[in-house]
Amino acid sequence: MDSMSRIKKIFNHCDPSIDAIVIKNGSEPFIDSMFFYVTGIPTGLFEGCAAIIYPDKPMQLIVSSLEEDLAKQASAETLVYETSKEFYDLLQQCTSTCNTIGLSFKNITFSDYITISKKLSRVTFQDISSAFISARMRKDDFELSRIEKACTIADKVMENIAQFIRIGMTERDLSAEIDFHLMRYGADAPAFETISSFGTHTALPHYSHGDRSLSQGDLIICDFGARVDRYHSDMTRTFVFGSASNHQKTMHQVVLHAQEKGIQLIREGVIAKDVHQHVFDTIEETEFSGRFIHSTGHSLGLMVHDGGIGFNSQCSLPLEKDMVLTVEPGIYIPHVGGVRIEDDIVVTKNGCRMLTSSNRDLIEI
Ligand SMILES: [Mn+2]
Repeated sequence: MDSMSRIKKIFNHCDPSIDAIVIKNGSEPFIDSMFFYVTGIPTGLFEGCAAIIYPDKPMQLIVSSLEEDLAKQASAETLVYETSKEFYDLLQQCTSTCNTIGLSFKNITFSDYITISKKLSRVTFQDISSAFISARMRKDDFELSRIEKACTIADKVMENIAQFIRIGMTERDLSAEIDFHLMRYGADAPAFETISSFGTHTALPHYSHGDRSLSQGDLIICDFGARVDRYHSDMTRTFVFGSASNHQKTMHQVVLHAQEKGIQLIREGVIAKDVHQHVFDTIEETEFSGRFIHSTGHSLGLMVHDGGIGFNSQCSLPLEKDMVLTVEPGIYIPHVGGVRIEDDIVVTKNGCRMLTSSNRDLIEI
């Protein structure tokens, strides 16, 4: 993990007047993932801690004594605080020669912003949120290796899923089995709250799980990922418990076809929204017109929705080599059911490389 080149990337996207950037964590869940982007520290919570990065000198960390040992993994000068007063004294010392400081307005909590601007009263603050997002869009080799591992683990769970699906089990049971196997195969944690939906619940794209039990003929959607060293995977397959009806088979064929059309289009230079439009139109031309109700995909990395670029109707950015995104069309028919197929890809010069590869056919369990 090369902190220096990541920090350089961030400053390349910033105004040259910026003397330092302060990355300040709040309490969970208000932790800025950029803290981990610049430090590379794979474990630990780091609530209330800060990283200060400079264009021309090594980074400094201000951490609580709780995190002191973990912080030593970073190539940084580590300063330890015990009280809030000590934290701000250290922050004032570190930034005493700075006139302009960058803060991520998108990530810092409002109360931290107010306190920092009072404590560093002669400093001008600039919002560098977009520099953070831009720097992270293309993944470096370290990041790709973690995402690949997270994808391999999710694939392995997906390939074995039929073995632990039984009639009468609840959605919650299935999510528990998935989460257990993710960790058994090497994940630090599930990437997000695992989705296991049965029957008519499959028509709700962001439903997670409940107490519904599995019946013959139910569609089953499993949408989950692994987290490895803070990097994520995110994949979805749709199964049928028993033999599939013709309607279920047609829905699945349309989604698979739309996904393949999208994947074929992906390469460096293609505009992100054009991929979405192509996938959307493919579904629109069928009897399922109007039933694809979300975007085609999102970027993936330190966050499950990593920001910056996505396959949606708004994003006019061109794809670049080493961007990692999901491709996940779906069809949702209220009170009937839904189908979604989701894979993770990395953009290459002439196309894309699939990071997830489990069988995409409609599997009858
Ligand atoms: Mn997703």
